[in-house]
Amino acid sequence: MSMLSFEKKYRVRGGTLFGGDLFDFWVGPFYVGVFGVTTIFFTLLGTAMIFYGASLGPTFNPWQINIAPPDLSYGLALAPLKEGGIWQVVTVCAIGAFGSWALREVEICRKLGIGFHVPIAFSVAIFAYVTLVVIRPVLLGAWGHGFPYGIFSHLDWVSNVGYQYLHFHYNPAHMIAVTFFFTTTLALAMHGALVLSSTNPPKGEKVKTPEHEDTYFRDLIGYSVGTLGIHRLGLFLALSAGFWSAVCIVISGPFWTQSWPEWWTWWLDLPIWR
Ligand code: UQ1
Repeated sequence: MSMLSFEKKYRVRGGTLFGGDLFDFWVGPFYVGVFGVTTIFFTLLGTAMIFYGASLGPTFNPWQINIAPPDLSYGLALAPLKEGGIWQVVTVCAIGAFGSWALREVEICRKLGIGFHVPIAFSVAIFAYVTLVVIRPVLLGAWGHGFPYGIFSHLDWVSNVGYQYLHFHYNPAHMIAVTFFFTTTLALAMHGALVLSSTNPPKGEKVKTPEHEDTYFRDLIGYSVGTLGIHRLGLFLALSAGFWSAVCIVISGPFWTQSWPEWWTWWLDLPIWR
């Protein structure tokens, strides 16, 4: 793989968080680092455990493989491997691999002297996952509240947990999360369309500048958020979607046990109606 001429000067020692110079080198285009090694360790072990779990099950059909968490009766204890223990090991490996990857990103940021925006953004995605498989199960008192690792099985889990609260779309935090997801796609569609329209004009026309992009939106809606601003807005929208997703599921059970439609009775109970 080719290396840009200026890349070599950024391939410097240092900036590591742990282990000093240990593994502070590159393999081809990839930085290794202590956290690269731990990422590979957790990924291989976790993947092997998934294959082991699949080998015990009734099918190798990728759609139907299911690695289930322990029965609720195990509470927050360790379960035997074949009784949900595999799920527990896979969960530890997943968190180990995601966390290692985030820390490897931090080390690369420190080497380059850039901000920590990328690892912070990735950490919000990790936070949403950890909320589902650790924070909420711990608050509810059983690992069995985690979601199963399988394509259809996790969809069934989402559907079942949704119906447990009668109609999940009445969850106000879910409403906020969905709105942020939709707004993220709208912003990314507008941004992608705008950048392509100015950098990829009709044949024979010159590539346009960011001033054209600003002017397009000023002509259309009287406002341009700007070329740096659209990326700040996009990051805010995307992180907010992940954050409110975590909030909407962690409040379901630990902080609200009735149906979500019933939550809205606070509105009907306002004293102004009496
Ligand atoms: C925008 O204003 C802008 O600045 C020039 C962009 O940068 C390239 C964009 O991609 C988009 C989509 C907008 C418009 C967005 C708002 C919130 C007015």
